Amino acid sequence: MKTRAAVAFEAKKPLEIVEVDLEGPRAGEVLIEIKATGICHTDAYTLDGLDSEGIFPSILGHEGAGVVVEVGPGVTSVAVGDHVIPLYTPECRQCKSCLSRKTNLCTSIRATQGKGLMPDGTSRFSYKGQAIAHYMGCSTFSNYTVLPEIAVAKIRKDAPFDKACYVGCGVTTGVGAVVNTAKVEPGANAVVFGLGGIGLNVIQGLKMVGADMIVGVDINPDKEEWGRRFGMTHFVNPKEVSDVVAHLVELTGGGADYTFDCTGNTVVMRQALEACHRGWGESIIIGVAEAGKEIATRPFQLVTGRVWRGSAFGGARGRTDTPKIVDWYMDGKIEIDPMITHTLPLERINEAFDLMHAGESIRSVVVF
Ligand code: NAD
Ligand code: AHE
Ligand code: ZN
Repeated sequence: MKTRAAVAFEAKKPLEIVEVDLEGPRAGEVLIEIKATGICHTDAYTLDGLDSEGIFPSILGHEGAGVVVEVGPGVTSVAVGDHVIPLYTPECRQCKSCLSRKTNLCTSIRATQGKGLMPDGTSRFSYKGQAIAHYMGCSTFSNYTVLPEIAVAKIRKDAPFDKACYVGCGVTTGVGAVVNTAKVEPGANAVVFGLGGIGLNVIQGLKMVGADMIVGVDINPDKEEWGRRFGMTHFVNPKEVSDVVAHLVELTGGGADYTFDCTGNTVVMRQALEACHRGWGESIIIGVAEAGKEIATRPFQLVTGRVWRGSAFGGARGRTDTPKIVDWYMDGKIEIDPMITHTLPLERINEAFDLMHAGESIRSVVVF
């Protein structure tokens, strides 16, 4: 079939809206009509050529919601008409990682996914006879896409697509980092670095679990109002203090119980670790750093009890947890609507990247 898609032909170039060819689902796969997709900073990072796994040409996008329109042979867990969220972290429930119960990082199809291919080692997308790579196993910047059934979460039908799509990455990543990765307890104090589409969801997760002090840190002063809107109690602009770590340690009475990096900046990651309380403070790295960047600190920081942890997709088990997060939204436990600052047609998708780089959006969503 033909489908409209925004194709990343080259790094650092705008996406081009073209009609691509899409092969139907093979065994264990499903064809999905994407109804809406968010634009996450990770898409921008890959488009900007900063991802060591970046492949061009490819169809980016990993924060979508849509409807199953066809199923391949052997598919049992979803049916035509089901509303679904594509999962860049699948959940096969059979691999060593899934069975360990220690991680959400299902490994069953990670190798081919990282090469921009379906699990059988081929691409379903092509343009003028040339293969186009899939992205993060999702490629939600296409009106139709094919995914393995283990990489789709079935969600309730009354959830609006243009909001539910955000659960496909940003909401789950932020709220999940608090609930699943850090397991923040009521009364804890926390510092969140970077108040964008992820950081604000960390903040609303902290508020939901009853954190006491919720400090937001951002170099963009406009983010103060945004942070306070979702539960932030204190704001720090690093440009306005001489030593941000010392300032945060003093503000939190000796260091934070939990800190979260939502910037992807390795200098900030160090600050986040060092703003933790001696003896127990835990710093969760969520931000994705540019290829080649490394983190550093004095080992003494770890010897004296601070902990560095990472969180991918908020530690959420995609097929199990994502529908529950959609329920939390529908039941009013978490907010999504105010964070969707811009809704655009596919033809204007490049504006969404411009808005993100200018710090003018929280989340832009493309509706098909
Ligand atoms: P965003 O662009 O919406 O937000 C980033 C925020 O960080 C902005 O408000 C910006 O002003 C702020 N910032 C930038 N430099 C800063 C600094 N030096 N100090 C303080 N604040 C600073 O991006 P997003 O969509 O929220 O994504 C944030 C990061 O999370 C990205 O690196 C993205 O790739 C990553 N991410 C990771 C996962 C995961 O599963 N681990 C999932 C989604 C996104
Ligand atoms: N491809 C990059 C790593 C990118 C990365 O860390 N991705 C996060 C999700 S970001 C969503 O916006 C993730 O889940 N990683 C786990 C995984 O298996 O990719 C690189 O450095 O090569
Ligand atoms: Zn993302």
